[in-house]
Amino acid sequence: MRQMQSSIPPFRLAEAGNGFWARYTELVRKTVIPYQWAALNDRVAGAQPSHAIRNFRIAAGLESGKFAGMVFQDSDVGKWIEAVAYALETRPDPALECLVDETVEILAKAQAVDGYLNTYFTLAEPGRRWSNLWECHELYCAGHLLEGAIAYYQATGKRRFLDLMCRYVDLIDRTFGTGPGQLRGYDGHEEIELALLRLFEVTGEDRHLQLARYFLEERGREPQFFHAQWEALGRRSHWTRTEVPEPKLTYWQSHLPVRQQKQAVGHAVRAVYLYTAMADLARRTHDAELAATCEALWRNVTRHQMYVTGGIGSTHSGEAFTFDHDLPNETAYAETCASVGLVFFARRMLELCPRAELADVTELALYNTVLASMSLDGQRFFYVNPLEVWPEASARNPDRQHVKAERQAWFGCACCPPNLARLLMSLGKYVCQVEGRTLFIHQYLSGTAPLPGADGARLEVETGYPHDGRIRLVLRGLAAPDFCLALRIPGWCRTFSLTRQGQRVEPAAGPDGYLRLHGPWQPDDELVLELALEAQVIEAHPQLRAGAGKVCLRRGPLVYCLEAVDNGANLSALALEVASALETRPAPELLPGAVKIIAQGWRRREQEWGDLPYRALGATAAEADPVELVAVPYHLWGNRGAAEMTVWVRRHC
Ligand code: FUB
Ligand code: ZN
Repeated sequence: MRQMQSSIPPFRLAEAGNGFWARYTELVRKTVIPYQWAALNDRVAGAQPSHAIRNFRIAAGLESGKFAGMVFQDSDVGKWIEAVAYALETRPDPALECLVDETVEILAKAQAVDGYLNTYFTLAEPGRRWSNLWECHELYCAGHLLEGAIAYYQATGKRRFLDLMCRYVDLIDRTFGTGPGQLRGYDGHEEIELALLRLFEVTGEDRHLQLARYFLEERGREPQFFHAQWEALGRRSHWTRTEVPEPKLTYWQSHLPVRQQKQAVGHAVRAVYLYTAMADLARRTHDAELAATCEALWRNVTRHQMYVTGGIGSTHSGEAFTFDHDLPNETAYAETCASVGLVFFARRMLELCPRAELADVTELALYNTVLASMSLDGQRFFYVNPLEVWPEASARNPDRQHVKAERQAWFGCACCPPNLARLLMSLGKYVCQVEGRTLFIHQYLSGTAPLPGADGARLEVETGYPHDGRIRLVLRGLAAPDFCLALRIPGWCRTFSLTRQGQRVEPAAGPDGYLRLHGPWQPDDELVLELALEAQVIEAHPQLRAGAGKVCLRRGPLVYCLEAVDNGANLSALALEVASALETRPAPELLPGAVKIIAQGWRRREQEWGDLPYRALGATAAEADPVELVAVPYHLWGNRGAAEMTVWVRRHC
């Protein structure tokens, strides 16, 4: 694989108006961030308490009480601060900044003299640090706090949080490694690795990169560290407090040294956080072998183990990948964090070598699974993102209880909502990339980016995407003569057109899926890219059993679904007439700019059946009645009450 030096220029999202992303950004700023702060402080009525801030206050000696909540509760505070940092980066908010500063002071008081900072072990198991890394998330929490500290430093220039986290990193660096007296371990939930690489970016200190490298390379080596810890703990689990079988290493991606892993296995969030760090390390160290491993893992995840919605991790058992092509709809897990992590992985892969296919996956995960995980009012969340929901089955079938028919106010294990918030507030970091004098545009969002090699010159992007496929790009100031603009042509796009200064041009996209435009450039050069946003019927590969005999609908990056609120109960009785024309209609009642798809279809008759469960085929003449099917964007599902939903619908040919 070719490796390049790339950088991410600061793309500034347009936040004014009622544009698609302006609305979401404003929602996160005004509602989600304050709501999540209330949740972290146990102030959301009717929601499961978080205990996260209270744990820190107790560890800081500001309150009395016991640790409560999940062992990794600290991480939610790190993610929340990270989301706030991104919000502050683009718009000052002194009150919010003050809230973070106060929180950092609590964290500072909770930190041990030697730099250690973890409320669970400080309060609940003092003296037992690092004793159960396979289950207890110490380095995972450290990683999230570190990411929060880095983002806050970058946004505000304030070093306090970063400095205290650097002291913690120093302790981790002294504790872990291959040297005499050091612990040859690594965390059960990958995260510290990617965070250390981010730290390296800020400090430039090689030991931060080396520590990340150590954690990655040590994973999966013989003798197996998790087995040793399990033995040392009397084979007892933190979670069950009973004796448990030997840890099944695939769950932790520690069954093999990471360079030998070619198939995504185990807990999906852990996996994609690991792969993100591997890809980042491969780029920073020009490690072609590691880059090739990342490529193999990327292909495995996105070609064989990903839902049409960009969801990954198909089973609730272990929140995990299963095996190629096993993507059941009604029991899907598709955790929000897993798709957030997939977006991280895609970004690091793009930095290794840009290819439209990678950015297509970012787009797919973002506009579908990630966005679907939050209600339109920003106060309810999905952790699991199914492709098919039957509310009664969620309530009454024990195998489907993880599939919620309605978004929840909060969770005992609340990893997803703050993960979503930090991603949405940092979207500008996923839009473009610079390599030499080329500015790659991966995502189409309104906003501005500086041009490489030209002081003060910038690119302005204006678009109604994803509802509208028209993208206007204007170069303000004078671009460098050798400046090249590379525009992604999404894989779903069958036709597009381009004008330059009003004149039609017909360049073809390169094999990497980017359309390259070269100078000479004029000040205020204007390009208009028009991506045809037609409604399409999608079918699944024959190996994808859950899609057999079914189809789904897509328009541009948005995958669609059918809801009972539009189509009546029992969606499995419906079939889509694939030969009929698809019609699109504005659906402002769902979201400004939204479009619904109308398709011709059939609904199977039930009247003649009485209470017979089965009958001989052809027993009655009339089988189905023609109906109009209404499909809405998947990310909007479940905003009109709990009801059936399905992405895949039977195909009527
Ligand atoms: O274990 C920490 C987080 O909680 C994981 O990333 C999620 O999958 C959930 O288990
Ligand atoms: Zn999660």
